[in-house]
Amino acid sequence: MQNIRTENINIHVIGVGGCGGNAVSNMASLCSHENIRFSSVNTDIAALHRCTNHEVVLIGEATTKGYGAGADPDVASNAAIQSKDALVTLIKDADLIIIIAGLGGGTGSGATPILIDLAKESDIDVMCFVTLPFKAEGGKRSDIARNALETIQSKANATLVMSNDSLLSALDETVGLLSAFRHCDTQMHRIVEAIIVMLTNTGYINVDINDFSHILSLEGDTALGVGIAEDDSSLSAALKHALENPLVDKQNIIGAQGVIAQLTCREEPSLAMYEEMLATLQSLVDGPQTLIITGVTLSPELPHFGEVLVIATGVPSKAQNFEQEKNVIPMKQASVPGSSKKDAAYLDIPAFVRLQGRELS
Ligand SMILES: Nc1nc2c(ncn2[C@@H]2O[C@H](COP(=O)(O)OP(=O)(O)OP(=O)(O)O)[C@@H](O)[C@H]2O)c(=O)[nH]1
Ligand SMILES: [Mg+2]
Repeated sequence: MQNIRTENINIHVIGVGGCGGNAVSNMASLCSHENIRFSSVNTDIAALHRCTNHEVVLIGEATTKGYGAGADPDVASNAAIQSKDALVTLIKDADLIIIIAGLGGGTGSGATPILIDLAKESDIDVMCFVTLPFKAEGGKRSDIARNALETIQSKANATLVMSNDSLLSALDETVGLLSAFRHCDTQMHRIVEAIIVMLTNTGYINVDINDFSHILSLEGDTALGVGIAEDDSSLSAALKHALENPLVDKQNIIGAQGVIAQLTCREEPSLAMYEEMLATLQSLVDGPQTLIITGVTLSPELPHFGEVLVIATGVPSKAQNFEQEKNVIPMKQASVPGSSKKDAAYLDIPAFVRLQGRELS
């Protein structure tokens, strides 16, 4: 069976500030999906001039004159408010916005919360991928980053935090700074790419924007990642690896309220290995009433056997205090490929009915 494109889902990846612009430039050079749009927003016109492969929006020109926010998030926040109309126009056709920003400076930290507010006012889901600064960058930047992170986490549907310090432990100490940043960008790109493939390709078992939107609406922490399987027998290991990225601070999914596990394979996986992977997922979640949504897509051009994308939301902050109640875990396995993108109707259907999805054949 050939994967066929679903109807037009518009995913908009927006880099905010210098780090965001760099990451989006890298992603745009690696990614060529027709449903995805890339842009960068900055107070710094020189940084935007370096973004040559995607569209750019300069914010706050009247006050900052295009010279940046001087590491002051308030200046950047005001710049975003001043340029509200341009930002609203930028995001208006998106179904999902993925914001990428480095926290600790002015623009990424100050403009991102305003951009999220504007997206929410237009009823658009927002995922944020943010980096925390190196300790060596100093306490002031770290404080700015922590404050911004708290605000962003309270506003965005899901936030993935990558720590630049973890780059040091994950990579050889002799690696150059730019190579380290590119490594971080590559991790973000891999996850963003997996989300795009999941939402834009119709699979044997399909995760669509309604499923995704529902998972993103659950309150609590987020854990997400991608694991690679070299063969059929390593799907479970790939699922675990998805949550073991050394660049990411916390990846515990015990008690998550919702989980998407999207399997993309070069060829058909065996039913036994697929079931083993789902059993592993259930043991990792180990929670009551968790909605688990699984998707399976074939992608013959994949360079390895398979990839497992895991997105868990509604993760309790203190997983160790979580009271384990062994209730039934409702599992929604399928939605009908090609179902209407804004059709949220299935969410009103009781979980046990939603369970009656298509079998992998
Ligand atoms: N992973 C990664 N981190 C980066 C990159 N560039 C900067 N950073 C990190 O992101 C933080 C914020 O830096 P920028 O994005 O340049 O800052 P900004 O948001 O443009 O802020 P202002 O220039 O003060 O307006 C830095 O403290 C670094 O820790 C990058 O290309 N990749
Ligand atoms: Mg900057």
